[in-house]
Amino acid sequence: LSKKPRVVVCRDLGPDVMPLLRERNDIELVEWGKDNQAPPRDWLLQNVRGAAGLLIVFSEKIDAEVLEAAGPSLKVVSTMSVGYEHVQISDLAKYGVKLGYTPDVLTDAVADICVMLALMASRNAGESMSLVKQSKWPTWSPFVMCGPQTGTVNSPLSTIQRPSRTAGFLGFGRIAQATLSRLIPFGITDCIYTSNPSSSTSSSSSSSKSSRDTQILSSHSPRLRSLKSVSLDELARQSDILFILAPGGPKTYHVVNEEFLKKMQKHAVLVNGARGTLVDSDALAKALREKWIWGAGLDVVEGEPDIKEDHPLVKEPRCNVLPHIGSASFETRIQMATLAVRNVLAGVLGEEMPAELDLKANM
Ligand code: 8YV
Repeated sequence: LSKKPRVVVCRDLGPDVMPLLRERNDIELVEWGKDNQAPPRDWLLQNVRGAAGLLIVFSEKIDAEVLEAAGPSLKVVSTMSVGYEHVQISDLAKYGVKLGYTPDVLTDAVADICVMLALMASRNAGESMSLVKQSKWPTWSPFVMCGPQTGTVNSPLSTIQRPSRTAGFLGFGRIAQATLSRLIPFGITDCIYTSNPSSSTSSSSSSSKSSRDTQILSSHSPRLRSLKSVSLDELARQSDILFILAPGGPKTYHVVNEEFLKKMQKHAVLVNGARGTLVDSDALAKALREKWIWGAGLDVVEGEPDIKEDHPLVKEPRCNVLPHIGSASFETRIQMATLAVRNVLAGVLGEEMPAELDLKANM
């Protein structure tokens, strides 16, 4: 008598997606079941024992301890996220466990939030809304609550000094490219990026990258005038709006630090739609306090979700902080959950997974 493969699911994925698991009679399902909190580590370590599949989100850390607790039955870890720095890739490879993730389905939702954060940060949305909530609606005057315009200033007046705008991207993958597409109608004319911040002291370009860039440029022609790969130093100095959209993990830890922020322009805004660990929070708070840059829009903060009102970034009026809701549209979350379920089922049943990460290429 062969036992059914056990699948452990660390979140309630909602009424649209849970039936895809609950209605199957070829698996044994173990659910944590509470949708608004993460399972304690102990629960995970106990329940993973003898499991064939594990469905997690980014707050579950998967390392040798979990894989050891699971034993040889574990075939697949499926994360409902595009990021995977919470999973020790080298351990997974060592134990012969596959990793499923959820690329593509969240690209549009996250790009939308990045544009929203850029606008919020430029135009002081957080500070303005908090004034209204405190019954401090400001008296109108020509420059009260003004901020730098996001796109090109369409004006013949010579007093306006900055007719074009450069968007900078730290990381230039799917989400960054989708963000750029959304910015072009706002009048962003130039784009620079650093693909691989961890190895970047000079600009690097490979032939495949430049053909991709030629394609991007021509698809946005004639409004996008230039697109180029630059060093971190140039990225800091030249970006009017800087988007952080690179993977988290040790290789990109605090790449945006005091040295980087000091090089930025005073009117620049910084948006982080990736992981909090890329930014040194104390350095960013200092940069905002001392007005090295104009403002920031953050969907992620190092140490989340334990971020309180006295956090140095939350306290900064020009820092617009969201609680990691980049992919939080109903449609996107249903797609992410569905893909995560398909990955875990395919993994335990020995079928081809719809989105399997190439572990070797990502070690
Ligand atoms: C998710 C994310 O909400 O996909 C990611 O990497 O950061 C978010 O879209 C989160 O990771 C849930 O696991």
